Amino acid sequence: MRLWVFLSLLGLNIHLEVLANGIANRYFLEKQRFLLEILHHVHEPLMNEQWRSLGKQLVTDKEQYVVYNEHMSDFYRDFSLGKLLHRNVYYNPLYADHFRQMLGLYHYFYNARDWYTLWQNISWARVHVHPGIFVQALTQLILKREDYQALIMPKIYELWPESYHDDLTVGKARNFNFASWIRYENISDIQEVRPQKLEPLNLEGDLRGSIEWFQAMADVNILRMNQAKRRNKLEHLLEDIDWQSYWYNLNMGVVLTGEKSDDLREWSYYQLGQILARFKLECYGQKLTYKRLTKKHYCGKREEPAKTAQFIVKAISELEAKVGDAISFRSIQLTNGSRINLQENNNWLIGLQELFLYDWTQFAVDKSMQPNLLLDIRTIVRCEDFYYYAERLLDSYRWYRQVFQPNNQKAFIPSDLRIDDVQITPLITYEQPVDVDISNILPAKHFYLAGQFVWPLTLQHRQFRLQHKDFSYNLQVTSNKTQSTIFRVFLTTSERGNIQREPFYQLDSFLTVIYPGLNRIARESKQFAGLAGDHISYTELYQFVKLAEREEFDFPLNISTPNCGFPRRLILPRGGTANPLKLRLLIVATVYDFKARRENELNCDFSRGVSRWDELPLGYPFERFLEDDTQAVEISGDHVYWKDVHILHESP
Ligand SMILES: *[C@@H]1O[C@H](CO)[C@@H](O)[C@H](O)[C@H]1NC(C)=O
Ligand SMILES: *[C@@H]1O[C@H](CO)[C@@H](O)[C@H](O)[C@H]1NC(C)=O
Ligand SMILES: *[C@@H]1O[C@H](CO)[C@@H](O)[C@H](O)[C@H]1NC(C)=O
Ligand SMILES: *[C@@H]1O[C@H](CO)[C@@H](O)[C@H](O)[C@H]1NC(C)=O
Ligand SMILES: CC(=O)N[C@H]1CO[C@H](CO)[C@@H](O)[C@@H]1O
Repeated sequence: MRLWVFLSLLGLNIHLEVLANGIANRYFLEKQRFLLEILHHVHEPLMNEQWRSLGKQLVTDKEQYVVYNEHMSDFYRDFSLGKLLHRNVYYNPLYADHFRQMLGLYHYFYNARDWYTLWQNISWARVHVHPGIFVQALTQLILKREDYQALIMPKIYELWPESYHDDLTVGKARNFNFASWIRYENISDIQEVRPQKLEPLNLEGDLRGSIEWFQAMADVNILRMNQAKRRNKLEHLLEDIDWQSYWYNLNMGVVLTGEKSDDLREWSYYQLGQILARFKLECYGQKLTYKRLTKKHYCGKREEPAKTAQFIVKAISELEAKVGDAISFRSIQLTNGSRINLQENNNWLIGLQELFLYDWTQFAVDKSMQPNLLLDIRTIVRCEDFYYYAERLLDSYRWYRQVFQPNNQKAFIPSDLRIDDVQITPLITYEQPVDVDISNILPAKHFYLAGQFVWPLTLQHRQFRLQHKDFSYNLQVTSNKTQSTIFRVFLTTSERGNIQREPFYQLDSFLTVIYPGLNRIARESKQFAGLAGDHISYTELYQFVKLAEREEFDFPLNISTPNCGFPRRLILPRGGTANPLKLRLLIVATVYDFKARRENELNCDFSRGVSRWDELPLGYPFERFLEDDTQAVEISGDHVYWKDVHILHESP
């Protein structure tokens, strides 16, 4: 028995905080390696003998759990009755019974008193529980339990590559045979990368291309497959794996967070507004309809099942009717039967709570709904109809807020301040080659040598993704007094029509002090908050952990990127090639009320709410419909500036 296992059996608490100078110690490394190994080929039965035997001993001793609640006993009952979801059935957390099992398993994980119990329980679950339930419960554990938050989960698209890559790629990877490939290398479209190299070279943490990287990857064959050409005008956004995983992570983070629900609702609708605005900017750039989306009955490359569409449209229509009633009668009937006046006190907030759900798991569907991309939170944003539904939902939300939200925001309009000018460096987008780790599709047998787990090869899918060059802008602001000010910068179309139908995507926001006279404020795109860069792949992560376990590498704990950050490279829509894409920036200054709060939502941790600059609603001033269009005081006057900008797309 390893020393630390022994120590934790004795009840000595070994926390992950036992970390010197941001470098992982061996307790951390062992946990991290276990996590990566147990998730390896998670869609297939576990072959790893070490973890199989560990999972055989069941810890049913209630003493080993901090609390033993009904979710756990329900789960245990299902297990004893042989009613756990079979691994060949499609797992859909929107089915009530599937979700209940996930919840039960999560509570087992969450309440495990020490790592050793948890370790066994995870191994047990890997063997006995549906992989979909397993991954989701484990993801929730890592997100929600503070002492395990430092552990790094592989990205969702590395765990289930099948859901993110075209069928041809998946088929070839699945049938790949290393031995015969070595013999007939030339006739295959899978090539070995020599000398070893992965794109892009610049990742957060700068590990790729370092001496340690070559050390870590020394014994790994890097194989590469090219992606088929994309055809649809929006695929470069909708099929983007980071676009999809961002939305998945955000929704996973929101689930099972009981507290701060008002904050979370506001944040969730703000994020929905952002993803919709960003989508619309892409449509605008591609000269597609964007002002009012229409239903496409189309999802990825597939037809959206009629039954799902009917179900969602019905739910949205019901919501619209309720919101319409609330607005005409200025009151709402609560679920407990009593009616409240929405204009009294803060009752409009109760109405908001009653009407606008934000936790997707509350959107339960019945079993007649067949599995499809739109009902799968991993892939939902790939469906064009998602944006159509999002728009209808947001229209109701913004309309409700326009009517009921107290109008005290004018106090935030600064006096004695004028934005005089904005200068911006060229905005350039381009296609960047990237390698995506799809090793989890390779036949599992390639990863076992005489029963021992090994990782001798990696398969990378070469894709081309949207990227932009770094840019910066300068504001010139004059003021007659010293004042702390918040600036928000939005990207929108160059259409000057009805502002309610135009997308406003918030690019940047920051706090600064303005002094009497002329102020010049410089901002770099690299500084924009809420964004995330690139992460090392599953294979590399594993090799680095092994290298660190051999004490040949100090494993830094700050190399992972925040899962709930929006992909930094996707903030600009793809530019025009012949003629640049014409857009506008809108810059809005507001008075700072000294209420800034920094929370941890970027890491999908919502336990203490979300970050904000001030008491203005997130997304201000577009969290509601502005009444008088461009004349609205929020977006006209000296504290506001409109700037024409161009985006150019550089072809290789
Ligand atoms: C592939 O074909 C080329 C040219 O026919 C040959 O030089 C090379 O050795 C072949 N490589 C392998 C791995 O068979
Ligand atoms: C991680 O920490 C190290 C040292 O503590 C620092 O040099 C490095 O810049 C940090 N990397 C990131 C990505 O924050
Ligand atoms: C219904 O709920 C509201 C708000 O929670 C509460 O104020 C009210 O007293 C409840 N009414 C009944 C009849 O329980
Ligand atoms: C500053 O005060 C002067 C004199 O009252 C006025 O003309 C000017 O417009 C003010 N500047 C700003 C930025 O408000
Ligand atoms: C290994 C282990 O602790 N397994 C427990 C995890 O949860 C299941 C579900 O009830 C229990 O049966 C196991 O005892």
